[in-house]
Amino acid sequence: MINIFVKYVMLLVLLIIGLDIEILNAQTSPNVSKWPRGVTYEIFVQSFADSDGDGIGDIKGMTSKLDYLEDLGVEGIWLMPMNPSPSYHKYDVSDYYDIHPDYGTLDDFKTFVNEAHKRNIKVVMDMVLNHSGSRHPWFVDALANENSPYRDYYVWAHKDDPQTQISGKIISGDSNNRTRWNKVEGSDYLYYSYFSRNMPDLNYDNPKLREEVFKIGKFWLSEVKVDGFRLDAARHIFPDDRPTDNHNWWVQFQSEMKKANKDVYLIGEVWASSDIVAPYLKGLPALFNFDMGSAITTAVNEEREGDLTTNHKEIIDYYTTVNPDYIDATFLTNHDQVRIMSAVNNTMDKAKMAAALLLTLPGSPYIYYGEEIGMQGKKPDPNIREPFLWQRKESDNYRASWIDPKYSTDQSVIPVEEQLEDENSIYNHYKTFIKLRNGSNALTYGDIEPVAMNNPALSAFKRSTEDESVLVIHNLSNQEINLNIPDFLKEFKNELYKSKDSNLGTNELHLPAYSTVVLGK
Ligand SMILES: [Ca+2]
Repeated sequence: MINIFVKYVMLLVLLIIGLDIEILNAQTSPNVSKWPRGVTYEIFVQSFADSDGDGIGDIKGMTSKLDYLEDLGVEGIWLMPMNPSPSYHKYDVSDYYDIHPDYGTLDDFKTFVNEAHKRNIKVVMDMVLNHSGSRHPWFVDALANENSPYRDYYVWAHKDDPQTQISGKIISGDSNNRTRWNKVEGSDYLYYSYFSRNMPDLNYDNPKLREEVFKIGKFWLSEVKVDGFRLDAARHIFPDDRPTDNHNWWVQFQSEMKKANKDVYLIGEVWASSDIVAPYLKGLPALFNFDMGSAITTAVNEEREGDLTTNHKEIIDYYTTVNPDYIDATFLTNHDQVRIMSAVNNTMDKAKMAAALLLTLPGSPYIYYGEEIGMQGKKPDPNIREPFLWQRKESDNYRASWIDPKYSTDQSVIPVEEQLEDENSIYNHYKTFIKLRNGSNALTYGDIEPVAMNNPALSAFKRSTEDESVLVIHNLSNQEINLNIPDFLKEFKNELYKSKDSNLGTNELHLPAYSTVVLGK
């Protein structure tokens, strides 16, 4: 009897303590961001966390690191391709319905999605639909047999067809492939590939192929419960001279996917200038803002604002006319680009400034794995996709080793375990800015109003919603700046964030080199 009573009291006490902790958390970090307007983290599975010591990152490894991502403030994960494929990067899929055995099983992935959802983290899968891999059974059959039922899943032309000569010469920003038409031994027909001969383009003029693609998408949404897709090479579904067909295809794809999940999230890779990107917003509500990534890098490197914020405002205003609900997916760099730390010549202050800009400007920021610990990397591609550093190598149980890293080694990057303890680390810099953003309606959802400061090294802007307005000032330069606060900014007097040693006086703002202040009213 006493025992039951004691247990009852203990339970009550635990409940009360639990409640208090909840309230305390709510007071210290009220999260107003709601994905997809939160921060998304891009993972190259092969390099992130290896659970079984075979040198290759895997799904179980990622699952055990979900707490790390939740703690960082991440609300969504974009996973680079995980389907079976002969290449290390897996952008040439040979089975759209399974997981590469190096990464685990379909059940492992279902567990991962479930565990992510428990932590309020959404999961977005890379979908490579422009082309299959050349080892996909469809293509293997189509190649071997001109009468194959899958022949028309791909694009063929007779060797005398003039187009096989002409379009082979065009190259663009996202492909340096010069041979678009590929010869087949013993055949008079060539097949089309935008990227490489191992990636034959799928034929979207074929309604049967389109049905196959809908089936694939619905499988992952319904069976595996992923929240959406990052759509690779979204502007190449139809040939480049048929942009309207491309735009319409994504409208149709979206409406089909909504049948499986009405809230499906679709983000497209349209690697082009904003005028080419904009029409895709009709079918793809989220698009990567490639322009902003390079604009931030340029501003940081040149230590001047230039037209960074006015340009961003122009892009937002323009896209909003096409789709008022569009998601502006901002990022510094992704898996196809020189890592931001290398792009700023390994200058820690500049990498931190790039992050501070990304996380205070409008948009839904994407962070490329390892950016938050200052990983370095330059082309070729495998070297911008090197293993994440959890601990010093000798004690790192999760470090992948499929590649010998050239840029991100124990000598050049401090593993995350040590950065957690250092309040000045780039990891804690990211975490602080993500938390600041997630807790602020103005920073998460607000519009942007550039503020002219008469100093080219200052990037200043207001971010405002109806209820909240904040003023952000970054000193991009290596010189300290003492700023006389103009009268119209004096209403911003609450310090929401300030870099070390910056100081807000009554009439003056002291900004050390590479510093940021965020002020509220
Ligand atoms: Ca492994």
